[in-house]
Amino acid sequence: MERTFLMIKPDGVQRGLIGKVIQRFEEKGLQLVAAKLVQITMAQAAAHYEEHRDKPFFGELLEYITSGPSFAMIWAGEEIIQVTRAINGKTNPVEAAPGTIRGDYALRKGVNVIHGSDCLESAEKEIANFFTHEELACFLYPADPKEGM
Ligand code: DAT
Ligand code: MG
Repeated sequence: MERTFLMIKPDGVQRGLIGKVIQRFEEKGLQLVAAKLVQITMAQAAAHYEEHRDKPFFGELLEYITSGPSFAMIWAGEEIIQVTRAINGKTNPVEAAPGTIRGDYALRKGVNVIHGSDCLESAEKEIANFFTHEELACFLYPADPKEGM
């Protein structure tokens, strides 16, 4: 099954949004594979945002993402990247549609509550940056409504 790396950023954790964010993915029918609170190190942050190292906001981004605990998660499901990025909403919270996590809970550019991998390949890299193999749960959710019919 396809999986992705999702992370509630320090602003979301600090504002007490972990439960609300998890609820959205659960209700969608996605499967939680792993989750933990993490204090991201500078090295982890730099690796995570490697693709943005030449951007003017890179320094700020690292400072923000290491400013307090984040909540790192692995979720699995069909078309997981597209589905989770749609739930997260656009990068800029001002443009993010109401009903999305960023549309409902964020306002400032760069401080946008949640991270979601942009493709399966980066998901695997990001998972390896934050989780060991032993931390991944292996079980089946009765989450697919079709299976109950
Ligand atoms: P996304 O998180 O939607 O994948 P991204 O990979 O383009 O977006 O950027 C990573 C993060 O960097 C993003 O969540 C917030 C921050 N960011 C992006 N563009 C920014 C900008 N123009 N100014 C400040 N922060 C920005
Ligand atoms: Mg990105």
